[in-house]
Amino acid sequence: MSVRRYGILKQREIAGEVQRAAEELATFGYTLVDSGYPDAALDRIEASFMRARVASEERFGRSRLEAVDEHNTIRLPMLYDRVFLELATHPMILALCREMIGPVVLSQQNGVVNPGGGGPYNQGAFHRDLPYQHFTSSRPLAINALFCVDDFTVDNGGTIVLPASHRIEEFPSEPFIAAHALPISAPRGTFIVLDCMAFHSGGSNATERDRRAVNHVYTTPVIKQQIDIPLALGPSFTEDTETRWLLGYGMSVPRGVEAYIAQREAKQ
Ligand SMILES: O=C(O)CCC(=O)C(=O)O
Repeated sequence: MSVRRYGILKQREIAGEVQRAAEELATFGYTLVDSGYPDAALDRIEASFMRARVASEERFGRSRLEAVDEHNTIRLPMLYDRVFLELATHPMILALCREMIGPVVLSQQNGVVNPGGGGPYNQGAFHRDLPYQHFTSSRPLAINALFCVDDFTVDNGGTIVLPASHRIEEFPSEPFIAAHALPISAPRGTFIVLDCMAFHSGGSNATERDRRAVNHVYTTPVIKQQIDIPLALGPSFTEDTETRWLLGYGMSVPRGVEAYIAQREAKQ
């Protein structure tokens, strides 16, 4: 059943969920994708998130993390639990990134805690995920798939987006922000997928409970990773060729001209 229309000669055709999400992402700079994980899997992810937070704090020390505003972030949680590798390789998210960008590399994965009680946290300010950049591109260079560990609501500071702001170079005016900032509500298990050039911010969490998420920034391979993920995970983290490529194994910059030529020879 199609909508009534007149004077229209052309219409975009889409087939399936990936193209549905791609059309929204291209137009508005964000879309929502249901992970399809059942409740038991979501409970397992939540438990893993709590353990990874403890492990990260034990490893780096709470006061050290607090001193650099890192205490609400778990850097590279797949270091602590393979369930986060599963999240990073969610088939629908990878298909969407590849539809929009082409081949992609995981640049960063972070557990994000928006603390209960309305306190500030490092994602609670408007930003682009490619910070300091002021240009537009015909396709995304990077996509953030923010997985909701908890329900996202207005009360607990669900992510606020500025729709279509990936299409303008500068940060929108204050009146535009006041009129168009859009808080996203989504049930746990949803991926909030953002063009990394769309401005967004975590909201203020007025509830007593932390609101948790895991972000994944996938980029075209010409952008360097936030952390050298292969080095952080070690050489034998996974043998799967596609996953190794996604995580950036084999992407390191040759350490000189000799190494560059040897790399070319190895490809012959
Ligand atoms: O916590 C949020 O809602 C926002 C997360 C965020 O800004 C990000 O992952 O870049």
